[in-house]
Amino acid sequence: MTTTESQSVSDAVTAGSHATDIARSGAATFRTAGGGADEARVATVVGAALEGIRSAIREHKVTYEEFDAFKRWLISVSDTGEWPLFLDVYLEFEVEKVAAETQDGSVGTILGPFWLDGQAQLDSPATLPMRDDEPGTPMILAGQVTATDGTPLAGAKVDIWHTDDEGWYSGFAAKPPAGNLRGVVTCDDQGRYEIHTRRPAPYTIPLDGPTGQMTLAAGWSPWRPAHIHLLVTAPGHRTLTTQLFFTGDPYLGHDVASADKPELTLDPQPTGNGDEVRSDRDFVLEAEGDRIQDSTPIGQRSSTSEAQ
Ligand code: MBD
Ligand code: FE
Repeated sequence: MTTTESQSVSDAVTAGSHATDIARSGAATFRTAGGGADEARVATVVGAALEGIRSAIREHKVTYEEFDAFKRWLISVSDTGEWPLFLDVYLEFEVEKVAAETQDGSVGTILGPFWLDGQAQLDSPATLPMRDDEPGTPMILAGQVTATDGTPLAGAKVDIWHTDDEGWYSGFAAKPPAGNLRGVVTCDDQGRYEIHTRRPAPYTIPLDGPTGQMTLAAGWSPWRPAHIHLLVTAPGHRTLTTQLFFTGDPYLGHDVASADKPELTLDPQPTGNGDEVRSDRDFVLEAEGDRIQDSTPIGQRSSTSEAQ
């Protein structure tokens, strides 16, 4: 099944099956070289994870009815392809926090399940692919990519994706056309970029799938604040995975994916051109290899030259 012929299936399955295909292919190889399988590490981490679940069973006197419901729920996460969604919403932020302890450069946050490879390659200033009548407030995002010592990174790339004004991602919902509001923008020779797009809307995870159903069953909010996803890359530098949010968003601080951070909030201002708004945001990338052997958390190092 492709995502474009899926009007008849649920939102959960439309988003989930494609995200599962991508996760299975390991397309997000910019991030890691893959996990190790050292026996002691498996025993420690898997053992601790299992013990967390066993202790919940003991402490809260989980019944056979609940255990069977849990089995059915897990099977449904597989059937709907929601493993990437569930894992990225409820666990990725903790993995990102661990990674961030030893990272320098701009503040990052989680990747999430909706990045796509092979999108439109554009030169700055760029307008993202969009429909003729693309709804929403016109927005410019602009800035400069530098190294931690302030050197502009000529030819850096800003890979950007976000929802439309109704909260739908192209490639994962039936409505927006393929490639809508996605692109990879090459910066100029001063590392500067300028991207013309539409302001995204807050997003709820699919409510008809097991992740959304579990969220609602617990009485938790299924919403993410409106956000723009970015991967900022430059040769010889660690790829920055981040998101940008908006001042005043009612879901800030209540993100179902726990991925919003105060450092990542934009406050777009009117440009005077109709209802268009603009935000400026610079990105700092750390050189690759710089820190790989140093597992000391950034805040605990003796060096005084850390970037923001
Ligand atoms: C999203 O749009 C998202 O960014 C994450 C992390 C999880 C679910 C939906
Ligand atoms: Fe998202």
